[in-house]
Amino acid sequence: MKPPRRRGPRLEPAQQAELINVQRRLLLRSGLTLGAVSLLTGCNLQDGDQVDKVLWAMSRWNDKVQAWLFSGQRLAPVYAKNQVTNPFPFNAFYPEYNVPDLDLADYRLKVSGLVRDKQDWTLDALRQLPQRTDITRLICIEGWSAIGEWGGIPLRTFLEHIGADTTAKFVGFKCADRYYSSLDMPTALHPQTLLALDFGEVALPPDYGYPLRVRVPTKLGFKNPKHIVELFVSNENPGGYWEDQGYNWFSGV
Ligand SMILES: Nc1nc2c(c(=O)[nH]1)N[C@H]1C(S)=C(S)[C@@H](COP(=O)(O)O)O[C@H]1N2
Ligand SMILES: [Mo]
Repeated sequence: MKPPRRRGPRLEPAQQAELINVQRRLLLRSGLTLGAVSLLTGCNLQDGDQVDKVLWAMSRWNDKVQAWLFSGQRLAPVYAKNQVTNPFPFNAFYPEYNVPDLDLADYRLKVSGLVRDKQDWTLDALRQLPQRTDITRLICIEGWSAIGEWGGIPLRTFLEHIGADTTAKFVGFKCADRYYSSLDMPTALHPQTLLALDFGEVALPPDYGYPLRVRVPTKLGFKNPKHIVELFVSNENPGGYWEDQGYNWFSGV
């Protein structure tokens, strides 16, 4: 490992693009710049193999550091209505025309695992619970972010309502489109973590995860599952669609 150089070798355009991409990933994952990581690791991060090694190491390190950072009730920044991004970006592991088609009259949220009350929830019943609205920024690991207004039930309120064992370690989510994800319990209990029913004062549109999604502004976009059909509480890490493909599980922002 070489010490960081102020003037590295001339990079090919493809390498240059890769480097910009790596900087972005680093900043999102760890809040550290490439320069800072070079200093910390003593690695010259301009060689492809080395970069991936360091990113994987950082990712493991991050799970610990971020668990500490977000173990408390630190609040994510909130924004004003006139800062909301319009149009708001759509993202999923498939194109927009494949957004699941759901019959809202038949919709039920299933509840399972370490909870006292396991009955299903209709949308009307969910709307009877106390609601909260926050204007926050959603940050996607692919390198974009956008500000939106989400309203819904604080997940903490819902968990208390169903008699969840909040000393358990994880809350998992299954979606109508094969997607799945999970949160550590402290994040699930964070005051800004919502089971969102509304987006910009109207019921969630299909693209943005109708009829129910998780909105967690202290996590990256992929920890915000849309089209939720089942919620469960568990002591085993349920993983997630992207998490299981190597993205940092904790993924705080
Ligand atoms: N069910 C489901 N939820 C999902 C995804 C998905 O593919 N399916 N993609 C995730 C990713 S990677 C991001 S960035 C956000 C995007 O949310 P948006 O479409 O409201 O911008 O949804 C997350 N939740
Ligand atoms: Mo994302």
